[in-house]
This record gives sequence, structure tokens and C-alpha cells, in this order.
Amino acid sequence: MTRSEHHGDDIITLTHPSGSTANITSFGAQVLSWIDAEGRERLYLSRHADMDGGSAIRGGIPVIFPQFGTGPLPKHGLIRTRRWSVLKHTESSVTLQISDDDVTRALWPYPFRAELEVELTETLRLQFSVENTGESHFDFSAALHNYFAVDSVEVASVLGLGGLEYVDKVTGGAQRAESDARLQVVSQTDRIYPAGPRQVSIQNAVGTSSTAIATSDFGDWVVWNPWLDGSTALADMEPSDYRHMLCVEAARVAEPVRLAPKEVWIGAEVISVS
Ligand code: TA6
Repeated sequence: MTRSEHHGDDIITLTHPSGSTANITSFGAQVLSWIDAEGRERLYLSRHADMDGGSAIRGGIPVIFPQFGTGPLPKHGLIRTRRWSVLKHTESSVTLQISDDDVTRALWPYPFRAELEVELTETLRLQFSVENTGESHFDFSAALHNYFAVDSVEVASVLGLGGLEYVDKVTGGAQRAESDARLQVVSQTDRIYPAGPRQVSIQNAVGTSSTAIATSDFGDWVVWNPWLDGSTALADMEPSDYRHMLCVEAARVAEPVRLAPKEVWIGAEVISVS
């Protein structure tokens, strides 16, 4: 069964008069594809991704909540592997929602309601919101784990993180400073940049075009590429595909958010091409 046949009923397609399109699955409310107005795919999706709803989908834009990375909960939290429901759907936008249930409460005892709005204009805009529907506060981390398509990771570079301190997860969490204005990924890379700038971009992402990500809510940035050894170790990724993807993620991980009862937290990102 091919991916599209399997998820045929489940894929929500957004279209825009410019000719751009986006596909979203209700499994994890994950954006799987964004084709720009020039017909170029801007997101990476592994051809070996598990699309059967059994595990996380490798690629697109996984939504991470309430835990980023490893910890007491399943890696990257609870909602990237759950089915969401569609609240609203127009030609160019969709809003999906998910709430706590027996499965989430067995792992994390907090009532919540989360929404993801995906809007296709000249840009792709994602707005993630979380409401605390319980009686006590909770703390959470969150991220939009963007897997961007790059023609070649050796040619692409990340602009906007120069001079910043980062946590280097590849060397066990060492604190380092980014010395170059332009980050060239040349080996396994897994970094958290706390309190980064509003916008970061990938230069020469697809051809000579750049992919830019802007957010004023998330605050932190994560840059990840598994390189050859890391991608070889992943069952759901072609080893050589590390060359064709680069994760640049809008994240809130350095300082978790504390959400009081009835409070809502909103984190949005706008992805554009230039
Ligand atoms: O965002 C980077 C990261 O946390 C890496 O440490 C790497 O493990 C990646 O996410 C992918 O995680 P996954 O659970 O999807 O294999």
C-alpha cells in the first residue's frame, strides 16, 4: 500500500491561488508537504516514514508537546502520535484539535486542549495553542519540529544564529558559542539555541532559494541533522537522506512554559520562501 493510498481519506490538502499547496494528516496534525508557488517541495518527508499510525512520522512538521526530546514521557511528548480532529477547514486553512484522554492522562495527569491552525497564503503559517482545562498549573515544552528539504546540506547554510550561545547535545550538553555568522552543517548536529532571534533562514535550501522561519513566541531554536551515522541508525530514513534534510525548529525548551488553569499559550511560526 502506498503512503497516499493508505492515508487517502486522512490527508487534508490546502490550495492557494498562487499555485502552492500543503498536505496535512490528522495523525499528529502533521504537515507533510508544502509545495511553493514555483512547484518546489520545501519540506522533507522520508520515503520510509511509518504512515500506519503506529509511530511518529519522519518528516514534515511534527508538533511536540508537552515534552521536548527525552524525559519521563515518550520522546517528544504525547500528541505527535495521536489522531487529532478537524475543527475547521477552508480551501487554504485547517484547524485541528486534540484534548487529554485516558491515554494521555495515564502518562501525564493534566487536562488540556491543543489546537493547530495551518494557513496557506504566500507563506505557510502554523499556530499552535494550548489551553489548561484543569484545576492546577502545569509546565510544558513545545516545538514545531520543521524538517526542511535541502538540495544538499553541504551547500545550505543557516543564517541568524551567529554569535549565540547554544547547548550542544552531540557532546552531552556542552555550552558553546556560535562563532560564525553562518552555520554550515558539516557533521552530526543537534543544538538548542536559547533566546534566539525572531527569524532564522536556510540559505540555498532549494536551488538558490532560501527558506525563512519567523516566530515571536517560541523563543528558542533547535538545529538538527543526524549526518550519515545517525540516519543509518534510523530505521525510517534512507541513510543518504541526511544530505537532503535540515531541521530548524521553532521551540520553547530552555525554560518550560508554566500554564495556570484556564490560561492559553500561543506559539506561531511563519515560513516563507525567497
Ligand atoms: O529536535 C532534535 C531531536 O530532538 C534530536 O535529538 C533527534 O533525536 C530528533 O529530534 C528526532 O527525534 P525522533 O524521536 O523523531 O527520532
